[in-house]
Amino acid sequence: MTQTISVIGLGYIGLPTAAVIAAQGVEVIGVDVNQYAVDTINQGKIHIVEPDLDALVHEVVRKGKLKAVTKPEPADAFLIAVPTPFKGNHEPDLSYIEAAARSIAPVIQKGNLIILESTSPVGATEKMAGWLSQARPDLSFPNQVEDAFDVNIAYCPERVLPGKVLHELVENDRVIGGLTPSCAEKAANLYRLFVRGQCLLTNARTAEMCKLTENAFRDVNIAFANELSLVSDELGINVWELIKLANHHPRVNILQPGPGVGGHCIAVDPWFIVDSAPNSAKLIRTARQVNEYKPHYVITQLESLIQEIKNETSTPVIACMGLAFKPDIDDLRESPAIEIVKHISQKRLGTLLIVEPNIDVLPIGLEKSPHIKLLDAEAAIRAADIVLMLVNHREFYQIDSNLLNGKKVLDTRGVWK
Ligand code: SAJ
Repeated sequence: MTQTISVIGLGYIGLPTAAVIAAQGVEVIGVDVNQYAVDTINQGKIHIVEPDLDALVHEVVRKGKLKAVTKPEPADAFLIAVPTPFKGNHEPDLSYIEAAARSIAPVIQKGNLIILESTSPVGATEKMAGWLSQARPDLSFPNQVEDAFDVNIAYCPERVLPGKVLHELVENDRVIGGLTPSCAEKAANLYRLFVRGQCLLTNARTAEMCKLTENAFRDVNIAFANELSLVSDELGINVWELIKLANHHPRVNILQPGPGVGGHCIAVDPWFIVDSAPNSAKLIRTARQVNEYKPHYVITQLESLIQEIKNETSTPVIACMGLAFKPDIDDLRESPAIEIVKHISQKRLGTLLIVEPNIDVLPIGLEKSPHIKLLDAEAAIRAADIVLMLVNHREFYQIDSNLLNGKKVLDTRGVWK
């Protein structure tokens, strides 16, 4: 039975995971290099946005089940949930995993279980075992000896949807890949403490690829929808009607086009597959390119609309509906809407009236421009020459369509079909 679990990295995945485990009565030590995050959590508060997480963290900290520290302490199991961004050439950057492994190395002990949760390229768990064994030559690891090793190592990817993290952490099935079958079994016993979904056991490489496959699958399917939107524009067809009709086929289920794919997962993870198998992953690479092109296409469409009205008005007013990377959240990271808005602002293409019901202040980089204002939907649309729909937030479906009369409308999400 695991008595103390340490979670390394207290971000969007690590903090909810730490809190959910602590809520089961297990002692949890959360570790993060960010002193502000550590102090905030120890006050029973949170430094990220996720529904209901604040109340849960408050409760487990008050009960003394979760504490946060900046320096790792000994524990029975370590869960690593640190970022894996990519470097310039879409090459995965494992430096955070390496730093996490090296930081826990001095405190690990015989019998420990170490699980990597960060989305990682195939082979990352073996690399992590290599860094640990290098730092602790006094202990044996499963990458060195076949059995009777001192430290167990497994990979178990997080697969939760931002906005539904607390629910999905408990209900989703988990894919658990051990460096050996016994490592996978030990890791599964840990997840069974709080997971109601199934724990599916495999090896570490398959589990790593499984996470990348899920996000690449979604990326390829969104790229199909985005490509259809380009083809439909060229052929004078309404893509929303087209997809709705095609989806009546019992074996067709096309996703929705948009201004591009945002967030820090789907736009990143497929590149890990391409980087590992560049000659084979042709479809996955092309899908990424189709999705990366979409914001540029929207900018081109917008520029033509601006040209059309240039004769009537010198500085067009553009209402930009939404900034978040997807509907009904306040997360602006890697948002195609931000990319488009920044382009319009830098090129001084017009005055921008931003409507984003999920934020109170404009993000850094946009807040200082005299040509950009945050407004409510009705005021922005009334004042606008062009209405650019970028995110299908639920509030936008309530807008009175009469307000759009006489305006140029560019609807990238099909809200006004
Ligand atoms: N999008 C479209 N059209 C669609 C669906 C999505 O344009 O039909 C866009 C969204 O607007 C957004 C982007 O795709 O910009 C990604 O949104 P998402 O809801 O598809 O995914 P994420 O990034 O919030 O979360 C994904 C999830 N993965 C899958 O659904 C396979 C989640 O389960 C993962 O845990 C998460 O990535 C992650 O952390 O990897």
